Amino acid sequence: QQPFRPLLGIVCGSGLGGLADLLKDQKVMSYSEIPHFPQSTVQGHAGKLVFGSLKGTPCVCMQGRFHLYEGHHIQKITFPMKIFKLMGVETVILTNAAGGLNQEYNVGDIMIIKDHINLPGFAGINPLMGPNDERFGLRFPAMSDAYDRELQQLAEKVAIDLGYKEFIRRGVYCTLTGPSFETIAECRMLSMIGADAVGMSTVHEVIAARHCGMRVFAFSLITNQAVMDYDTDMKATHDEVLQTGKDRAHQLEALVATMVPLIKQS
Ligand code: 6GU
Repeated sequence: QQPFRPLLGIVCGSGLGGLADLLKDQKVMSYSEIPHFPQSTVQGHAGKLVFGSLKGTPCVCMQGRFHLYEGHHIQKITFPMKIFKLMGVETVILTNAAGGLNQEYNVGDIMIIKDHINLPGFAGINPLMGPNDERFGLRFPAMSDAYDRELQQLAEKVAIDLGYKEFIRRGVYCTLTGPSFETIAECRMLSMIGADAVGMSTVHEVIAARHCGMRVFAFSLITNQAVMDYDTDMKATHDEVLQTGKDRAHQLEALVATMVPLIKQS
């Protein structure tokens, strides 16, 4: 039997694991079967690698990802990106659920990530800390081109073709460790420093994926509004995050499924 060589890696955000169901001729491997792989501990994250073909492109999909708040070491969180690289993955698509900071955003918007703010990085948490493994990449990798511009354009075009113009956005994603959601003052600060959406994932995987030379595309589903003023009883809940994921799952899946065959592989 020929070994299966995925060219595309997909990471599913909270409540967005349905993407994996798009893959044909699936082979499923539980994280517990893979040496050194961390285990998922969050509701809404399954904990398995799904292999299969998406419109003819061989893919591997992480159904369930790892977060700092689960207590995983930062290098464990990005370990799957090295596995992707070693399997032959050239392009990684990541999704996440995020709170909307930009006042023009609505719940249910899909935000193409054009840049990120690695706030934990300001406080000494970066997945590339420690000895650099030259087999994967440079000691000091650039991050100014982290999010592939061609793929951003492709996603926007596909979104418009699918009739998603009303809810497709392009913005800056900021990660925090969680698990507590932000205070009002924190949301105001994040908005002031240029973040359009806030979440608890993605950035570290992107840094690791770029370090080893994979192309990256990512989007956030705005699952709730970050609370920005004191005259409201609104607050973030994980249930709302999962519910919005369910409501928009179909459009997210259509966006990815339409993009994938149009991504040029080297
Ligand atoms: Cl409001 N904040 C964070 N940190 N993560 C989220 C979120 C908010 N909504 C979904 N994920």
